[in-house]
Amino acid sequence: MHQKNKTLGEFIIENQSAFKYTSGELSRLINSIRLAAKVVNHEVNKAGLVDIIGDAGDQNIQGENQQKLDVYANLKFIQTLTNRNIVCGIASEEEDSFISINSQDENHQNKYIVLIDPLDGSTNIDVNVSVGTIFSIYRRVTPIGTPVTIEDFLQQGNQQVAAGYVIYGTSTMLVYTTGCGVNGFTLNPAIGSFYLSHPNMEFPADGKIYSVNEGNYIHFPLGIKNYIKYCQMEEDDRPYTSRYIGSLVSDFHRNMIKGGIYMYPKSSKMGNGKLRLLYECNPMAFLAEQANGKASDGFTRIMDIQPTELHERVPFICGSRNMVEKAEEFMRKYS
Ligand code: P6P
Repeated sequence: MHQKNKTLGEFIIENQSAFKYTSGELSRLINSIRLAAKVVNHEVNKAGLVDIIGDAGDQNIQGENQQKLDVYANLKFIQTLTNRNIVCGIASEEEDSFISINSQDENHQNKYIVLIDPLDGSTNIDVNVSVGTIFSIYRRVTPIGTPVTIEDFLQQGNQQVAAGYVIYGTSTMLVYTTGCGVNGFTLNPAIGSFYLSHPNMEFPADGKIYSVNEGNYIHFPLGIKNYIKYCQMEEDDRPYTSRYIGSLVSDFHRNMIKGGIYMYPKSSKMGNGKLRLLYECNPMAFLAEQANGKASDGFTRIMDIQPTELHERVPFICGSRNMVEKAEEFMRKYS
């Protein structure tokens, strides 16, 4: 069990040797994400304030042109990852195609690529609901010394070397895994350091919370409809509680702590659901499995899906293992 209250920096150094690829680069990569998270956190936390100050003109209080926060977050993560000269490629929800990084990287010598949703749930900012950044890290598969290709980004989720999220909520946390469990770090804004507050995070095998946008109910597959009715029945430990924040990171985080299931199924309106495989579902699935939870599209393990496009969407069911397996049972029975 990791000792609480150590800083993220101390934790990374102590656990660097446990990581099979360790060369310090991944540690530097996690550190660059830490820095970007603090910069974005500062901007997200004063979003309302900036709106007030923004009335004074087009400038925000740093004198920068007012930008949509997800565009701002995208820029900050890309700048930080590029300036640290650690990655050879980046893909982002905010970028149509992947970005080949060769700034100070003499002939593409860096080994890692990052896929990121810089500010998931950003529409919630206007109503002061928590949002998050989601990231996924792989080693490149094309030869070092050449520019990255789409092949480096279309790897199965089971090849991830690290994944995590930042949740900008009542407190700001960085939660990540390198394949050795899931650990959560809380930012102390007064000094700008992240402290290990949630060591070895795990999904309870069972939970009593289900998270789904029930406004889409009539469009869901029969298996999902019947699973939702199962959650609502007066029987055994049910009915469960329905909690849906509309922010994947927030619903996932609460379910991991309390136990629960999150579903964004396919529907007659969205044939493959809404969530993106590469920079939403795969990183959350890696975290879920590292926390003894489960993640599937209702039939197939998320991390075994072979991606074909950078921004492809998949149906997503994720959370407490026994709840996901019950939902999969309904999907098989009524498919
Ligand atoms: P809906 C945010 O846009 C997001 O990608 C997830 O964070 C969230 O769970 C989901 O979409 C909300 O989508 O269609 O229910 O509003």
